[in-house]
Amino acid sequence: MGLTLTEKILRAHVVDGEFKKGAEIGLKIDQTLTQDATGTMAYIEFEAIGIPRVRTERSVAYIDHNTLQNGFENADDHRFIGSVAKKHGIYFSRPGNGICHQVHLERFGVPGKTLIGSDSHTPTGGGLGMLAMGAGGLDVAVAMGGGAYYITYPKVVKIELVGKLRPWVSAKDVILEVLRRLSVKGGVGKVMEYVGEGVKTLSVPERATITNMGAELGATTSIFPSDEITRKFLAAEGREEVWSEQKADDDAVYDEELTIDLSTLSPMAACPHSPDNVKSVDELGEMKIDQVCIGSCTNSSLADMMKVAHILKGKTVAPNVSLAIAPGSKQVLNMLAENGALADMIAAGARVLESACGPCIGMGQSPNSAGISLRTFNRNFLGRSGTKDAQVYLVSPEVAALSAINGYLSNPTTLGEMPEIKMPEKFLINDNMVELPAAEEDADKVEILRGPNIKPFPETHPLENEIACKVSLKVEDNITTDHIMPAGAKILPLRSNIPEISKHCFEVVDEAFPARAKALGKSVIVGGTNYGQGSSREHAALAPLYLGVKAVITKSFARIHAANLINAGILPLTFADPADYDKIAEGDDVTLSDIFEAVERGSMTLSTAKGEKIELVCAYSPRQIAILKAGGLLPYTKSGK
Ligand code: MIC
Ligand code: SF4
Repeated sequence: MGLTLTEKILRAHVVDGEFKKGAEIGLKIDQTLTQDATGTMAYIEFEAIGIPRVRTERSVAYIDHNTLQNGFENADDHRFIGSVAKKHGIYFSRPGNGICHQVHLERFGVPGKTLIGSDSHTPTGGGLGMLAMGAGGLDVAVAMGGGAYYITYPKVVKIELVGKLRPWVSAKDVILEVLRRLSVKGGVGKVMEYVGEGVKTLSVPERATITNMGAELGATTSIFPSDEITRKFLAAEGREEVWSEQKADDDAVYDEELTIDLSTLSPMAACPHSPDNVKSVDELGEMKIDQVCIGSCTNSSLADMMKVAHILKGKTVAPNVSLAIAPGSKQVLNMLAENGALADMIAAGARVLESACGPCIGMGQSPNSAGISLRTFNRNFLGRSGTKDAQVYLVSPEVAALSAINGYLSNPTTLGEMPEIKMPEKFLINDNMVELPAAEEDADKVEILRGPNIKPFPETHPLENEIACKVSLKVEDNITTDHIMPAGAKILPLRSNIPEISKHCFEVVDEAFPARAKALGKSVIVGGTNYGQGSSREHAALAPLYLGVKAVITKSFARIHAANLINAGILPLTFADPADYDKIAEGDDVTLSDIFEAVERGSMTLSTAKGEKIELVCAYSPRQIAILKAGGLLPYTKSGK
């Protein structure tokens, strides 16, 4: 029986566990990446583990998220990360060098390797044929130290691409179509593997757009084969020697299959406030808009930017519309500057931003009140833009650029013939903004530079046999980590300071939550399906840990967040019967007893003060039980397990 590409890479990297769908397996990790918003904590954790030098083939620390420096905090974090990187053997991509996923694709990704990153869009590397996954900071810290990364052995979904995209229809429309069909929960426990004739019509950055936003399906990751197109891309990056062919066997057996005929797709938009709320641009009509933002790790390659510049050339951004553009990397920005496309953008009135996440994570460019914003990004969760009542639509760069000129949502296929945008044989290669680590023998001389806002990891608590407390919060389905631990320009600078950032926990849902949870001292949270989808930020587990949350009881969890809860020593529990969700209210007194026995059995009983008995599922692996008993992954790892 033939193997899928996913299984081939898994088999080449497995160091613990057995090949059984649904079972936990430990993987050897070849590469890691961090970004600054999750990186400070990841490196505090790495320091606490106490391994002097990373044991991966390549670890890179990027500065791209918190680049709005409206106080000393972010700049201090950058300096801290730079010094840790130098000391411990990590490459350091300085602010200005670009968004982690775009730069990693260009300069570091290697087909067939495993990569984990403390950012949920790490699957961007799947565009190169890597098995690239988002993870919590602690998991990345452990992998940097040479430890295995554990996932549930995934199902593999075959997404067969046939045909070719019509002019002005974009890779973004492919992933929007997948999201429309499968929803934000459709990929949980699965790897999406792209195959078929249509694959050959897509460039590496286009493939990366699709694997990047596969994160929004809740998928473990997404992957394309590595073929001749991949080889040419790597050759243009001056890295042909790292290329290898990676593909599934012809007779590979998949768990599920889906076919997409590229030639039938049309421009689409994900409507507020979820990436799977997808409609066609035609269906939405000529909606008036206030803002357009182009960039992010989903859509900021050279080809994307060239198409945008082509549409903007000789035109002016419509009155009352603000157009912001952030090219994804210094390489892209520099090439746009050299070939004149940047001048076309500037002349049209675009507000050109540095190569960083910027508006995607609410770091500036918040829309006006109730503003309609078109963004080429991957998430449009409520409040993420920084304006709570903004209406954010996720679209392709082509739709974004044309709409910015027209002042209303526009379908670019009306533009007719698409000019051929030729990619250069060689990209502009200049790694002068990547600092190399100190030689091992000089590492002792490197001083770690810590700012006053950088606080230690919160206190951890070993699992207790009984938890009797109140329900401090009850929330609905599809709660994102942006609800649990919001980002944006005001809160992101607190990522290195758990006591401070905890004051904002769940504030989008209920401003009184942090004070209430703190006053209770001990509590549990109740949620609906797909709880914790979105970002990999472990702060969405560390803030609840600091506020005394002992367990989170839901109808289902998103993968990375469930792992982050266990890593923080908090019990993720699911209702055996989802209808029991209705039997618990906020403020109820509840008791979980005989926990030690229950975790071994895989089921736990929750009793309410009203006398109800509710069955909960806790299907943990022996490793996860040991982590919970130790009080989280950090004490577990430090104890030498
Ligand atoms: C995001 O897109 O939500 C982020 C910001 O990149 C996060 C990481 C973070 O919260 O720092 C992610 O996707 O994991
Ligand atoms: Fe940055 Fe946005 Fe990509 Fe997250 S999704 S890594 S914030 S560009």
